[in-house]
Amino acid sequence: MRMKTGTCSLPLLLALSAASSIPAPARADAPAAAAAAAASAGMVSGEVRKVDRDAGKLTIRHGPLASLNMPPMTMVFRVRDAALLAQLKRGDRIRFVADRVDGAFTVTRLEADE
Ligand SMILES: [Cu+2]
Repeated sequence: MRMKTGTCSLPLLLALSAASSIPAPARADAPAAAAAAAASAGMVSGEVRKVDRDAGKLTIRHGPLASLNMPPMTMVFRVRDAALLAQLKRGDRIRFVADRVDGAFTVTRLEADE
């Protein structure tokens, strides 16, 4: 127990002293940078296999989707905003966010992967 307390409190003290030594401007930017990183971390890479504008559906070969507990696969998603499909074509590389909406796997955000 003594060991555990010692190893836990020392890093905490170091972290606190490091934080207080950061100049004010850098500290003010940190939350925004962290939020941006978190947002892009939720995006998953994929490749468009089929675009079905009439049905508002998109077939994507996607990488691991941790949020939905899915391994890489090719599958059909609903698309929440059909306007997202307008620019897409088979073979496009994309980054997207998928969620379960009314029980259906649905793309809620999508952008081109440059
Ligand atoms: Cu899947």
